[in-house]
Amino acid sequence: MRASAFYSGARRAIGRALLVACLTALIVVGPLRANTAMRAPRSTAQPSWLRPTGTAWQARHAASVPNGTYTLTALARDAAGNVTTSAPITVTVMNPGPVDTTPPTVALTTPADGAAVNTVVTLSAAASDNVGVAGVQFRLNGADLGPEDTTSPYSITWNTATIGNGVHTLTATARDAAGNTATSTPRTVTVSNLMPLTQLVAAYAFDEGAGLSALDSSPTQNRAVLAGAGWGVGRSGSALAANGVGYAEAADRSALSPGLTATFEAWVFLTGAPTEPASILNKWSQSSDDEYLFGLDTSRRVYLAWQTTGGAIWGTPSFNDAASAGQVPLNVWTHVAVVRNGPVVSFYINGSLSSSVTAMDANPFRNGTNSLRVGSQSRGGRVRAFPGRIDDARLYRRALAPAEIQLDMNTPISAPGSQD
Ligand SMILES: [Ca+2]
Ligand SMILES: [Ca+2]
Ligand SMILES: [Ca+2]
Repeated sequence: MRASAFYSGARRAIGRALLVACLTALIVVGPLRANTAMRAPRSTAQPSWLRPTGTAWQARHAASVPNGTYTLTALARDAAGNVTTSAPITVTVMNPGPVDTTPPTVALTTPADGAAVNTVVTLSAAASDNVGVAGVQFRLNGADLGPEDTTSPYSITWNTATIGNGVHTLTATARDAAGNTATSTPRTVTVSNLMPLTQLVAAYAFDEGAGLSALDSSPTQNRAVLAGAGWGVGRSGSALAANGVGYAEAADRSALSPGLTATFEAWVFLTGAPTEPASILNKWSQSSDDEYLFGLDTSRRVYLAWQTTGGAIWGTPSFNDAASAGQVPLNVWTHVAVVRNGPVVSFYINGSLSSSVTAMDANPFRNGTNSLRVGSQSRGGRVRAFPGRIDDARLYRRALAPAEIQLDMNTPISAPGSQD
């Protein structure tokens, strides 16, 4: 109701009562005659407003109530005791409150800084504010992660498979109702989801245990034939016993030339120090037809010699070798792996990164015509046989993540179906 309406209505109600009304942000009414009162509606329950013999409804009364809408009426009484109540008016009290300039505080509570995460994880934050937290927004690498959480406790679930494996940064930003914000100290996490074991192009379980055939459990289905090698106790089931005298040989396949990324893996049981590089997976012939030799060097380090399409001269980055920092012990099953990822070659022993070198050129592995031999080279004037046993030999055309290497370590190759 406007001030003028209030004024006329009140005047009708109280006759000649003197009324001065003034509305600013507040309402000031008065002075009224001694026998005139103004009262607030009962519904707002503000007894202090009731002025049975009152003189004025002061600004301070408006200042004493919460912001909101109120109804006012005026009561007039004459000397004979006649009382009339005015028509009500409504007013809106809109006192400015104190301005909140204090931002919230916020910190991520889970996951831990530096944590390795996979599948679905919970992000949690602790937030507080001098007035109240209006919401917390989680962010991944600076981008909003889900909607703002407006109720405590502040948390969301995050499917880590929605982003690639690797290191990522998480933050939480808290907001108060006045618009002040604060962002937590960032935390980094390493996402390592297991990927489907795709692009496996050779997988020998050596679980036949007798005869001359070693079946390939990969989609390549490239059966190997033993030559001079036998069978022995494996890491799982039986193993190929190369024992420095034999190997298993499978035909050349285009899939066995892995391109720009590759992973070589095997369990090995080394029974003596190699006198020259000992072959685990070998497509080498001491000629321009060389492709790779995955094995152990004479210092029992994990070893890779390779040739790419970038050249055919030994000693250049396209035709070279490298070895791990760590050594493989004698007479104990040890898992060894080499990952090629572009120019970087990484060596793993028992699922842990031993060392990594930027050694390769950026060209794919050469695609030669040599057969794949497991446990020996035996061509080009070199034998390079493995002194000991080999189990679960695998070759991938892609670079496996450490978690995938560890998964392979703990997962024996399952027997394939029959092969020609
Ligand atoms: Ca605040
Ligand atoms: Ca086996
Ligand atoms: Ca080939």
